[in-house]
Amino acid sequence: MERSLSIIKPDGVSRGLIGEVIRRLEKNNIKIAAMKMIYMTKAQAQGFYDVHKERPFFASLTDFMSSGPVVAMVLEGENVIPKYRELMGATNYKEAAPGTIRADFATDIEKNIVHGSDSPQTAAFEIGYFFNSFEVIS
Ligand code: IDP
Ligand code: MG
Repeated sequence: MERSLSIIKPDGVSRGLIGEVIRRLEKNNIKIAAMKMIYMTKAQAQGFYDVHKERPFFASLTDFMSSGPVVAMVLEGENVIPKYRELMGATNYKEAAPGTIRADFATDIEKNIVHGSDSPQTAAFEIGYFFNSFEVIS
């Protein structure tokens, strides 16, 4: 059993895609174990993306992630990390497979609608960043 942290980013929320993303999770039998809406400060976004702090896009990315509310979810299930990343599609929407969330809705390499953890280690950090143990329903 694996967990992943999913975020519907500010572009997904403001464009009315919360329902669409959740519909795709449910359609693919991905269990949602926790969910909340958060409006991150710049400092909170910087903390979340700390692994990317040396990257040239860090300032812009953390501005974007703190520009509006996001929906954070904990997903749970067998191989849910690769399964959800497959539903999301490649980081760059131009390279994302047809029918993936990013191919269908992203407008920009940065504004790509969704986040998903990339390993069990990052998932543990990311889930703990937003949720305490009582908020995750197993
Ligand atoms: P991921 O979200 O597919 O795991 P990461 O490489 O972890 O991709 O990058 C985190 C986020 O940073 C991406 O989802 C995207 O919003 C943004 N990002 C990644 N690469 C670039 C880039 O080259 N330019 C601008 N933003 C980027
Ligand atoms: Mg990543």
